[in-house]
Amino acid sequence: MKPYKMAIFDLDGVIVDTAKYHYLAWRELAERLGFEFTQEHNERLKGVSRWRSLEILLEVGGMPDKFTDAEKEDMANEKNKRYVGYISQLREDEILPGARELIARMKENGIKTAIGSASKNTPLILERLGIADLFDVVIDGNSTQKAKPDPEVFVLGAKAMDVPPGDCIVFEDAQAGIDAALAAGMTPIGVGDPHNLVGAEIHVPALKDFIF
Ligand code: B16
Ligand code: MG
Repeated sequence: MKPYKMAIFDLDGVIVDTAKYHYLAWRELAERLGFEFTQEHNERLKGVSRWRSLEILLEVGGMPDKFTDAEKEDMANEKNKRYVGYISQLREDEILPGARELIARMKENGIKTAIGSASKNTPLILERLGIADLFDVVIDGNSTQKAKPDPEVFVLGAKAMDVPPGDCIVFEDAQAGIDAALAAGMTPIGVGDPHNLVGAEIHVPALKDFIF
């Protein structure tokens, strides 16, 4: 791999496993609507925006067109309230193995570090994990208009640090994120199951396995 100047990290699934909390909150909504939402269904929501996640959930429940946008807005808010309830209890030791060490080492070696996440709850998660100061810039669902696989989130991060996209690597656990990194002209590193990470330059099971 060629030398890089900036490393952009996806949050959910790369630095912390919040998917289990997203799952609990979506499952509770599905239960209220009267259908079962399984772990397998939940795989389809990884890296996907909150709104698109709700649309997928309603498809699973066989009710894709049942609700107005206003009703869907209420449901997305209801799910988020439950999710925030869970992540408000996140502990520092829930950071995934090797994440804190890798990011700190990169920073010490002059590599710019960033978060590139779809989540609007990024500030709360970083605060709970006590790692906000490890990043030079944070781009998340609050500062973007377009969801991954659109490259916007990563392009904004590189621009903020004035680093050319070709000098950036991106750590991602979702296919939408790998596609976004490629569309941005960056080098994607797949974190997790290689089958769901087509197009990544290399694959690692977790950040602790990335040699730097
Ligand atoms: P929120 P990432 C994504 O985060 C999650 O993977 C995805 O499951 C979630 O729907 C999305 O954030 C939006 O999250 O509802 O908290 O705004 O993987 O891009 O860090
Ligand atoms: Mg992710």
